[in-house]
Amino acid sequence: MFLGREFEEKCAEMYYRGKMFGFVHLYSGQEAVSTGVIRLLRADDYICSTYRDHVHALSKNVPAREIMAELFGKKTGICRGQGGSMHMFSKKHNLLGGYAFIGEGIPIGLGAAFQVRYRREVLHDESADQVAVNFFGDGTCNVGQFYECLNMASLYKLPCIFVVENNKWAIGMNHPRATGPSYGDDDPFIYKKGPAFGMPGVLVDGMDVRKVREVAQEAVARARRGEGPTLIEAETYRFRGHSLADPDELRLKEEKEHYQARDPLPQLKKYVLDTGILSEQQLAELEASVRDEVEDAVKFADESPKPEKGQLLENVFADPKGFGIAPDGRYRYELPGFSSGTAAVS
Ligand SMILES: Cc1ncc(C[n+]2csc(CCOP(=O)(O)OP(=O)(O)O)c2C)c(N)n1
Ligand SMILES: [Mg+2]
Repeated sequence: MFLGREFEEKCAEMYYRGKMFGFVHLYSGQEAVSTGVIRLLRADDYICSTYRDHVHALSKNVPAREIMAELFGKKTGICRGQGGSMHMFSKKHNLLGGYAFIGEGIPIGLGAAFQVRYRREVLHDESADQVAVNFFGDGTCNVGQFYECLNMASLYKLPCIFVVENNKWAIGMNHPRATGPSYGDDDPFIYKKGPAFGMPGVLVDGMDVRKVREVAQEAVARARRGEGPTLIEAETYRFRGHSLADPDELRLKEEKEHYQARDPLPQLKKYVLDTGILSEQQLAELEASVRDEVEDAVKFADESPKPEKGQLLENVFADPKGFGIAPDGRYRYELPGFSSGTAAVS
């Protein structure tokens, strides 16, 4: 959790120093959700994220260096500098991507869960007991894919966990203004949609990592036992604007202060000290090592080379050989008649 917070705060600094381009959405405040769920998973379990994806990637053990280099647009980045902030992807870590279009990741995570069940039931592969976890926000629960995927996950009893990070806002749209109230309530509760699709729906304090972990443990065990999906709604809050380009003027000071007081990090710090899991000194050492890791990531990203111009069209168009190579082995932009990309790479 501390690595996630330090990493994101460093991103803000680097963004305003002009080291990163495009939109950058930070996760600060929501760390208990990523840590509470992903740190429980095995390396071969799958996760699928959104554009707020840096910390999910860190929790899934993608090295901080490779994420920072990706954010700097460098060749050493996790997607060779071609994805940027919103598109973290790592086959090695079973991180199925960050997605800029809201809801686009949900069917992808569902597909991962489907192939696990298919391998187990149809191909009789006993080792196929992985789970797939989909993360997305409250605003995304008003998108069709969410409902389609709940239905299919339930129908096929897929080992899929839907984690809604309800931070109350979808850019400048407050959750109850965009979602109708639950039956019998004045407020909309996303978790109540689970039972309507035949799966458990659980509401959890997303600012408390131990509570998130407990709920996630149950959902993961259920999925691994082949009992199907779970919908988890984690109540959380982002401490910064929607993206680093958002002046964050819509949310009330009182609301921000309310959630700031529930910051998951001091809570966990108090717990580990009170219970003697770590001493003050061990905690200080741990924090220092995390800060060093983030500084090292920035240095690595800064010193890494930019991708060559020729990489620009690689992995952009599907073709028989992959990697942007035309059937005769030449790059597409070298082919006669290809004009639209020539200016960009010349
Ligand atoms: C299909 C689609 N429609 C609209 C948008 C514009 N958009 C970007 S972020 C966002 C809000 C999403 O809010 P939420 O799901 O609560 O996630 P959060 O940003 O709070 O993490 C919207 C509508 C988009 N990216 N994709
Ligand atoms: Mg939201």
